[in-house]
Amino acid sequence: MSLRPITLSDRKDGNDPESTVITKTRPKTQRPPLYKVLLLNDDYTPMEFVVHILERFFGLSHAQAFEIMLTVHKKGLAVVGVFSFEVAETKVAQVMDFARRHQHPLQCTMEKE
Ligand code: TYC
Repeated sequence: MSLRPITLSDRKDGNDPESTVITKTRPKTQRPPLYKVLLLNDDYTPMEFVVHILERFFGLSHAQAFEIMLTVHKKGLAVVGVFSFEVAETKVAQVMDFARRHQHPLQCTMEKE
């Protein structure tokens, strides 16, 4: 009696019954949309208050914050950061709440990139 293992050459059709063709499907992954947070100019909010907001809520250095504040002051608005929807929404709410509590008319909005 033969105890030789069955091999590929034993099959008349030549197909290895243990082999599998693996087809990798790569479904298109969608990146979540990003949102720009914009700061708007007004005539009343003190410059130093705006600089403070940019440092406090956007983690900017004093120099970066001052530069962006000046851009808003001169051009009317500037993008202060780009975030996921939830983070942008939170930043806008923090800025608006802080400005309101200090009775400044500062406006902050978000827009899909
Ligand atoms: N224009 C303001 C002033 O002259 C300063 C200012 C800067 C206000 C940026 C708002 O988002 C702003 N005091």
